[in-house]
Amino acid sequence: MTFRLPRPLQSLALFLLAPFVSQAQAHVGLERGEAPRGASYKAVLKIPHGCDGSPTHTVRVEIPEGFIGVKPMPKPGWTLKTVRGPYAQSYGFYHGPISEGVKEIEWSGGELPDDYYDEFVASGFLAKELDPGVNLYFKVVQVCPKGELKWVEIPAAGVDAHSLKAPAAVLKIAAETGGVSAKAADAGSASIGSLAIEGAWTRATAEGAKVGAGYLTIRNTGTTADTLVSVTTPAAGSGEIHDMTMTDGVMRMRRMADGIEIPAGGIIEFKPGGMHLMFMDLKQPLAEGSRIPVTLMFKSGATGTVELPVRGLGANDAKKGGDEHSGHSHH
Ligand SMILES: [Cu+2]
Repeated sequence: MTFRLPRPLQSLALFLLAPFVSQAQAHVGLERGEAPRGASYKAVLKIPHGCDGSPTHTVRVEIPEGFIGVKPMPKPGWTLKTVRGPYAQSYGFYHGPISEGVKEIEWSGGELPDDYYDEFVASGFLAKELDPGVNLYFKVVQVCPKGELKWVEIPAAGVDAHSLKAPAAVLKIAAETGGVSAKAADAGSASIGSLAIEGAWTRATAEGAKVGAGYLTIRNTGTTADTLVSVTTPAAGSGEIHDMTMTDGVMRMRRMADGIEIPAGGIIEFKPGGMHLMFMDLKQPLAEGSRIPVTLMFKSGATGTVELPVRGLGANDAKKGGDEHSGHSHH
């Protein structure tokens, strides 16, 4: 049995509680209110309450200009709908410019009681064309059996957003953080047929070093498997595909002479301590801050070049050490 206060007392209770409910909890907002341009961003919309006691059954959000390549996250029990449309301009994206995408998302048919809290998520990319310091406003409408809430107010210049009754959720755009620059997002990725190359990079090499290693992710967006069979770069005499295997407790390098298959819909990751591209007979040391073009050839005949940004000597993939090429005596 639930205890419910009579209406007038409910309002009194709300009034008494009001000072303890912060502005941020009371309004629809984003979990992360500031993020750098030229990088992916996960918009987590926080819905703190229903429409004056009534449960929320629909949440609709307008995607602001400059938040591109947006994909909503489905929610069990809610029906997902999107509206696509043209952007106001075209934006640079991983695999070339895009000029249209998801502009509006609607989750409906759920039930979020007034007493509960929930989050609605959309993932996308903050265009590198956005100016640092600008605000992106996510207009949100909550629909309930009784009434609706429109979080759509945008403060006029010089007006404090806190003075608004129903402000839109706001995201402040920051400058790129070191390393994740828009240029770095451009380099390190490529589209080769139905193969998406992402996050490619290599590490600077010491004076006199003869080998370097390259890392990247290959995603097969097609419906048939393909195999990476060869790797070449003008920076080195030859390129190979290597794997690391543990034999008798010792990590060893193994050349994958037949290449590596990427299943349809699959992802293959080349990373420190694991599979990697190996560049032999470097023509000169790989210098931090430069880029080296690497051409990948697949069994299907698909061939393309991706630029690998050269990171610092100590660069690693955050996790485990495994700097395989430093201890790499060739062959
Ligand atoms: Cu190797």
